[in-house]
Amino acid sequence: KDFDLVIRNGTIVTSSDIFSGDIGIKRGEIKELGRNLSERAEDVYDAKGKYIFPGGIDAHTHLDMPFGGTFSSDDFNTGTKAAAIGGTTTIVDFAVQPQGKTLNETIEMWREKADGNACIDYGLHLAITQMNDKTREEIPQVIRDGYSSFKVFMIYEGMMVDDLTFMEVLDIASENNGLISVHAENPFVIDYFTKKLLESGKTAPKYHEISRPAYCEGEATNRAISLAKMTNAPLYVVHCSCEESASEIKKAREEGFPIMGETCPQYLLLSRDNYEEEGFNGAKYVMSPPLRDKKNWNYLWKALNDGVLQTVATDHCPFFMKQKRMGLDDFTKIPNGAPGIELRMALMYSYGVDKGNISIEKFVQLTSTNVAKIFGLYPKKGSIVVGGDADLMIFDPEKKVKISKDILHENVDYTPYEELELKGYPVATFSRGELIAEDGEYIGSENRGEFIKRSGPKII
Ligand code: DUC
Ligand code: ZN
Ligand code: ZN
Ligand code: ZN
Repeated sequence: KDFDLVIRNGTIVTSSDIFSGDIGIKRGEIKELGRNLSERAEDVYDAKGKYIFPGGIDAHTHLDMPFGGTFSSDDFNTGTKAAAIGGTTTIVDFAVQPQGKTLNETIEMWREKADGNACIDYGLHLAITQMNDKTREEIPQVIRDGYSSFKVFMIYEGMMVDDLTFMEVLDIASENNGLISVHAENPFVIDYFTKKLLESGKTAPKYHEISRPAYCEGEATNRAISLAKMTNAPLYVVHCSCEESASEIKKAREEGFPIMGETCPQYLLLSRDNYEEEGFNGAKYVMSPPLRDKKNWNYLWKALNDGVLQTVATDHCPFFMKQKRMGLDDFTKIPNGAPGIELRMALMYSYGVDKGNISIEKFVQLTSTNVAKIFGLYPKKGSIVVGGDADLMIFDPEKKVKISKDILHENVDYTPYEELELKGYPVATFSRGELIAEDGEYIGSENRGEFIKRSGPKII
């Protein structure tokens, strides 16, 4: 037989086209796109009435991530299973360089967490926390080894770098065809407001947001972009939460600089009002950057539509409420982060495509194709093309779901999207031609995910 599997009768949607037809798959790759391929297949999956999208690529996850004396509660096994059920077939997680460790030691630590655990394919970004002769020497080597993107934190004790180090990372990584991403907030602003708040007894979760206003993100984004301009480096700004940061990207792009940006479903769908939830429940939404005023939603949708922002990732970084309670008397001790890895595709379809905020092709661009291009995975991943991996999400646009934590598989005891209504939900996920999730359950083989060496970025 020509194919191990044919997925027939679906409506195939890519970043630029919609057509109905069959997908012929052999040894995990797409071999043919056409009609009436079923007879030449060992196995047939009928996708009648369903959309077939390129599998989601989430380029911003924190699995098994040390933070504030604890660890994010999804590891590479539980987190990638939840991702798979939600239609995501590739993640790029952050390996954060511990103080005193080399980049190669950092890689070893994170590969130990991921290898033999992950159930979908994965890459790693390297978060550089210190610059020395060893780091300078390692950057070109790790890029050659497939770690082609880096992150710089402008905040967080133990992770943040100063502008000097940031510039050097930009300079060296870009010279070697690496891409630098940045978490942009100003740590001095946060310290200043935090001290004042705590001194006046303002310790509740909602003060997290008040301690780091939108200008704090806007200023840092402007500074990061300025450093990138001066070093002729491309830059990718992660998790833009507001107009103050996204407008800096817009301006730089209009000037012709290779600056790109990401937002996340939480900044499009949730707001600072969530911090008003009763008791300590506001802690569910303590993440950085924080949720903003609702008025930013429209700006961010428009930025996605206009190509100012190119991707939507999750920043998935879950903590159980018991972990969040470390900050019961002091919001600065609440571990930062929230879950989202399982719902990204469904949320972006329902609130993006179904509600008319984005086109269906734009949905594919934001959740898969653009991500693959920017992070050196394209065209193996991020599209539905002959020769590409058969990473596919089968999606029922009519399926109605009311979100509750009980239907999710993330290893955490809440979802920030509780009670939101969805129209459209993933019903099956294929990774390299293997059916790994169906109807809300992971059914793939264990630990089947493979590490992916990534090439340099395509600037879009
Ligand atoms: N922000 C979070 O909310 N969690 C982890 C890291 C980050 O930058
Ligand atoms: Zn961040
Ligand atoms: Zn993050
Ligand atoms: Zn289940």
